[in-house]
Amino acid sequence: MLEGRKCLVIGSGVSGQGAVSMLSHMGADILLYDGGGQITQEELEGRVPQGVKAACYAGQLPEELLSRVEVAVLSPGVPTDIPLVQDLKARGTRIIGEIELGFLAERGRVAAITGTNGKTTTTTLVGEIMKAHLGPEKVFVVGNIGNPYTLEAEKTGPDTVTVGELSSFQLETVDTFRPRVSAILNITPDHLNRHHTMEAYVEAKERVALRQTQQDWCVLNYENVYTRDFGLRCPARVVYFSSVRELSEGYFLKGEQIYQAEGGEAKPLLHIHRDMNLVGVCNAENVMAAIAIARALEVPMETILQAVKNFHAVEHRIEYVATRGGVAYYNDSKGTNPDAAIQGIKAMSRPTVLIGGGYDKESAYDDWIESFGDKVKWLVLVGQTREKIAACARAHGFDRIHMADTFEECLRLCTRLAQAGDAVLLSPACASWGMFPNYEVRGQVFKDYVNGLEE
Ligand code: UMA
Repeated sequence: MLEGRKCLVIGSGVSGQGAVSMLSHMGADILLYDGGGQITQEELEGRVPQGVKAACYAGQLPEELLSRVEVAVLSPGVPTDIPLVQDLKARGTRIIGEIELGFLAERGRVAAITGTNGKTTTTTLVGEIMKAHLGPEKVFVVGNIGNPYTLEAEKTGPDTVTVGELSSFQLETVDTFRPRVSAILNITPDHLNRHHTMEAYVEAKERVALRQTQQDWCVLNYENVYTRDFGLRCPARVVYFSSVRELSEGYFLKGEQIYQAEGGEAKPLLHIHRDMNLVGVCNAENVMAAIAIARALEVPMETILQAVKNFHAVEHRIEYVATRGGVAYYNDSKGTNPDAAIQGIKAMSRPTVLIGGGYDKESAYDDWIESFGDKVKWLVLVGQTREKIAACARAHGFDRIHMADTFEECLRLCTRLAQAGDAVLLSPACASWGMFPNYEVRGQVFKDYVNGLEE
């Protein structure tokens, strides 16, 4: 399909490398460009997968090449409104994202999960359920979770299932992508520096169902205004879940029990404490979504419930690390936006020393600060957004704030401030960029520090 075609891959991170690899199998004529500024020509060439031929361009792309590019493949981190992409668009070049490229090789069924928060937990859980049902070799867990789709898509077959965690960045550039089951877990403000408006962010998320039909399914949260409303316009058959009210169809949480409702009849499925190893209402929502997705993929309920019972929290998401000197340390490095970080605070049952701050995504911090209540004892701020958050906190009457210049200083400060019986929570409401390459490294640095403290 792309054989012999001049394909420009923009961005040489893991997605770009996956795209180059897949394009080489398709016989495309590959150009790899990285405009990140930091990367040298030699480093870029070193990122081309072994045995693959690709012309590399670090920092600059010769003008005369642009007119010859037939297809441009964007990495998720490349904004669609940068001059290079606009220029290509104006020339009529086909622009696709790395997910769209992966889908060109897809031969099996796909479950695509998006939402502002809960994506990773739900994707991992659906992956575990599908592996229990089909066997691990028949399931591919891909996407924003860290495993590029283009590295797995060619291994798919009629009996495989691909479970994808998809970000708004990735969904912006899908075109023919049509999952058998899609899910939008929730939508709250995030990534506004990239999408500029909430409308554009919501639209990007809704693209997960763009090409679905009445033969497909879309799982939606009834308690989120955006996703509930989308259910009225969605081209697929809709299944709702709710953590607030009883539904006559779908899945709901009542008291501490998750129910399945069919034709007004409700059947209890799981007790959220006795049958689950995950904490918080947000996780009950993730579990309901995962059950709905797996049912739409025709997995027997018994298999689903057993997999849920065996499932433990994913790393970096309200993850208990250790207790040192009577202080419990929690790693919620994945709390990269205010809404996710609110869930982190809600899950704490002790007075909490909270670590906040990081890369500026132009988020509003008001709701997050309001959620502190009496629980947050101290807020220790670090990173680009620290002054902005401090000003917002003071405006909300919260002034138990400390500033740190480095992440290490911030950790030492927390240990000094916390007393036996307290919790220290890393749930920064900001991305890690600027201080760390990603939230995983930030979480790992936190965990290494905690594990290095004396028992
Ligand atoms: N680059 C350019 N031009 C630009 C911007 C970036 O050339 O305008 C270059 C950079 O110099 C760099 C490369 O692009 O060399 C990086 O590409 P990328 O940012 O797309 O990163 P990848 O390594 O390919 O990782 C991406 C996702 N990254 C982002 O969306 C920012 C990863 O999600 C994902 O796991 C991976 O693909 C596999 O699918 C990370 C993420 O932070 C975890 N996601 C955001 C989030 O969860 O909030 C959306």
